[in-house]
Amino acid sequence: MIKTVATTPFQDQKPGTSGLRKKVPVFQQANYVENFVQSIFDSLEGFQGKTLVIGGDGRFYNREAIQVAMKIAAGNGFGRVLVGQGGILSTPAASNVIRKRGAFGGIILSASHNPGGPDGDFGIKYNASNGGPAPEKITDAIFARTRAISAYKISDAPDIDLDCLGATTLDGMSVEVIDPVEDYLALMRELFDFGAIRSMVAGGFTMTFDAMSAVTGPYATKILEGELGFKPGSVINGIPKPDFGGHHPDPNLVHAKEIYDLAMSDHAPDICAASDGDGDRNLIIGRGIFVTPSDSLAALAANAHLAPGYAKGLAGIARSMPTSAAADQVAKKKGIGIYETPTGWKFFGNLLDAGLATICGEESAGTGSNHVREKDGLWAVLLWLNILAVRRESVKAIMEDHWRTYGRNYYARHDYEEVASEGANALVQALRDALPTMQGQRFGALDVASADDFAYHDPVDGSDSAHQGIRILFTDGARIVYRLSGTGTAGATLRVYIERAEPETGRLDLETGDALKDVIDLSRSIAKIEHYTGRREPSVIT
Ligand code: VG1
Ligand code: CO
Repeated sequence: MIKTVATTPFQDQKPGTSGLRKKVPVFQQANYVENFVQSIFDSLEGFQGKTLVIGGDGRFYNREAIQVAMKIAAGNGFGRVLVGQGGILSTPAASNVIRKRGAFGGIILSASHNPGGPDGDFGIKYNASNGGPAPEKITDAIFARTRAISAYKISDAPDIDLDCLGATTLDGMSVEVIDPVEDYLALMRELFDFGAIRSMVAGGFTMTFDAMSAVTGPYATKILEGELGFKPGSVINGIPKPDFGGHHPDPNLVHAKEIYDLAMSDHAPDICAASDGDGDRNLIIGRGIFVTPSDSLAALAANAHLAPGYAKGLAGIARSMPTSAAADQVAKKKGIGIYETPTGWKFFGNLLDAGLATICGEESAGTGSNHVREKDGLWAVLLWLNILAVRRESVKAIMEDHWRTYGRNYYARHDYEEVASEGANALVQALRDALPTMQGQRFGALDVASADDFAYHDPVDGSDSAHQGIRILFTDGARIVYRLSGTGTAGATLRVYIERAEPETGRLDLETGDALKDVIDLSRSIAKIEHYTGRREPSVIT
């Protein structure tokens, strides 16, 4: 039976960079999930009788939230729900299922790279029929609705068995529990030359993939070990755990240190890789060389035509503003479009839908293409493997050749995590206030060429997004960007993005820390980071 239940609004259900993220106990409050899911549906039109995809990264509270979402979907008149077995669907796999099965949209339960468990983080986001994260217009409407909601409609039927594949019904709505990997594997087979990769592996090419006890485990095991022939054990931490084994499922040099150390050791495999909580990020480390995500985007864009799915070449490349300009150099040389968007994958959707961009990426270890509308961790790993299988060179040789062709953008991101919000906001405000007089100023040996608060005008739908990060560009091509994270759940996180470009004829073999030293020092003094946050050093450098 469908019941209408009275409720009162929560004031804090504002979606951030990628959906609503809060600590688990916040989500466990009575009606918290119900209110948000009903607010999503209240902000949409025309879904009666249509299909909704539901899945998550398997973290603590995933199963509970999925039962609620299904019952509210039934209460609101969806015709069918497709849900991943065990409640599992990686973010890119969910995007693919939405597209492939012609769904109206999807709900993804994930807090991505944030830690999980009873005291960890949880999250909910809505993806539209193109498979991509809801654009700001919709997330703004959802937030407005959460502040006014007074009732939700929910089925009181018993829970659905999420572990048993196949179809059943929930108060008149059909529910199909699907294999989370099948559709995704079929798509990867279309895009990549599995045969070429298999023969490279048969020839002795080795890999270690760290699934970080998160959602990519089943995908990576099936594809890398099952399909491509990497030896058993090539995928480590391959069983998804509700608390990610107590780790932080963020594939960066701090949290994926184990494979970094392996890649730098004398028994390093040919390539090491990792993905995050919900499977949309990727970390690539060749033998003896860490590939920064910005460089990885550029190298993938430069070589994508070597994979069957991209043999026709790229229409364009899109990158988030804080991502380095390495991809711009590739676009320039290839004579294709380059787009600079605010942080967050939702801004790539229109460019991909309109056919303006084929490959997109973010400095935060996110790369993807028009095959889905999310970033895709395993896709990036497979594209790397396909390129390696064709070129038959090491990751290191490919990157060195890349820099000699396009120049090198030395790059680092410094995160000052969980600082007090007041201080962080004051720091950003002070920078904003200083912008009008910044141009032409000299800091140390560097002159400011321009400075602004990044604003984006979407060339496809004409929408505008202001205040997306403070940029300071120097005359020698160096750049510092400051912005506050929109995915954290405690205090504020200040992200400082530091970059310096060297032309193809320049110094291409410096240590990143040495190449950036002056700019790093300036990043701290210009923004008076210690004064505003009390921190002398960042907590994480990626
Ligand atoms: C971070 C990254 C951003 C990414 C977002 C979601 O956002 O900087 O590039 O799109 O996380 O990634 P923020 O606002 O904290 O800087 V995921 O893998 O957490 O969905
Ligand atoms: Co993620």
